[in-house]
Amino acid sequence: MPDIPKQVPTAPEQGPGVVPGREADDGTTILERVPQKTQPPRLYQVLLLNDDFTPMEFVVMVLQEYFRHGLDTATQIMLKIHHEGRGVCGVFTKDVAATKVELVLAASRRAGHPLQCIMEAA
Ligand code: TYC
Repeated sequence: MPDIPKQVPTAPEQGPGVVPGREADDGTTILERVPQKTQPPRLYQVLLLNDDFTPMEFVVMVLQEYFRHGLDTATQIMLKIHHEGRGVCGVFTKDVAATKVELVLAASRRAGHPLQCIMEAA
């Protein structure tokens, strides 16, 4: 049987989750581990806004290609935007939401449509 190495507790290194604690007898400061309180990332809604010029088919294509909706859901979301003025395409972390907005705006401008795409904190 190979020897299993003993787990020896090691001193925490300085960094996140480690704070200076009490002083040891030799005058040195003991570093203590504390639980790290990381928050879940904030989420952002990406929305499309209605306009009078962008073809419905183009909006449905955007919802399928950039937000991975199926044809039925994409059509429902497009019609909601058409009737109510705006609608949520999806909810993402900040970087992903910002990239989606850029990609949708670039595709819309390339196709010559005025479609507006924005992000809002969820
Ligand atoms: N209102 C547009 C039309 O009648 C369709 C449309 C839907 C445009 C949703 C933009 O985000 C939009 N052609």
